[in-house]
Amino acid sequence: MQVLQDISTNLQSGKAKVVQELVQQALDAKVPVKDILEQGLLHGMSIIGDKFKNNEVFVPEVLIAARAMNRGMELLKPYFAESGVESKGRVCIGTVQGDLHDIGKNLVKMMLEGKGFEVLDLGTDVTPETFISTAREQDCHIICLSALLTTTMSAMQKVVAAAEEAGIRDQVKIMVGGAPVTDEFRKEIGADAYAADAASAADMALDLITQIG
Ligand code: B1M
Repeated sequence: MQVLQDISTNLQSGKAKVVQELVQQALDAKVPVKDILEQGLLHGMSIIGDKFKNNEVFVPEVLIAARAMNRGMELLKPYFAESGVESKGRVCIGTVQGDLHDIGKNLVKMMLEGKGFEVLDLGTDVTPETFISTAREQDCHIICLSALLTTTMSAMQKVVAAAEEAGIRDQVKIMVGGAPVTDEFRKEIGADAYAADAASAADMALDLITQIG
């Protein structure tokens, strides 16, 4: 569909305002939200990702593409929300220490909110101490950790260890995700759950809540 291709192309050139207008245009034309996200926004971001990997584009271009992606996602947010849903539980989410990638984390947050979770967004480059103090002070049921770099994945293990040290490990579930993360890695570090994408993360969070009871 032309509008989806246009969203992807304009995202790649970082035209945030145009992307926003095109996303609105697609919504007005009743293009399914899932298609706008996957065939428009994520498609464009994935092409940028490949070009970044091959040194065809560099950090500044990727940053402006990411800004365009976030702008487009803002418009989709209301469509993920189920109306009249009671709070399913409280979650704190962040990208782990040393890691500044936030698009996937923002998407997970959006899907969690859509399922009725109260989400405390701690942002990026979040220390284990901040995850633990927030979980403790705000009574979070789940800590959600995102990592995009192989070099920052190890920070997830530090959060699990910090929860144990703080004596809250049996009161809080820990979910991990992000491109380099796998279920194997989740097992290795002793986290409770892994999800491959944002929609599965929201479903997994509902499962975790039933385990807490
Ligand atoms: Co960076 N970067 N980046 N980058 N960047 C990657 C991740 C990389 C794979 C690119 C590449 O070389 N091919 C590579 C990592 C290599 C590696 O570690 N193996 C890389 C690198 C190397 C770097 C720098 C080191 C580059 C440099 O400076 N030389 C640097 C590191 C900075 C830092 O963090 N300290 C860096 C910087 C940046 C920008 C700032 C320019 C920008 C981030 C902007 C922003 O986020 N606001 C950026 C971007 C945009 C990318 C790529 C191109 C796109 C990432 C993205 O947003 N994808 C990425 C290449 C790629 O992924 N193809 C790349 C879309 C997003 C929706 O997907 O985040 O995977 P993702 O989220 C998915 C799932 O993973 C999952 O749900 C989402 C889908 O539904 N998910 C979860 C995510 N979190 C979850 C949590 C869950 C469950 C599921 O539960 C809690």
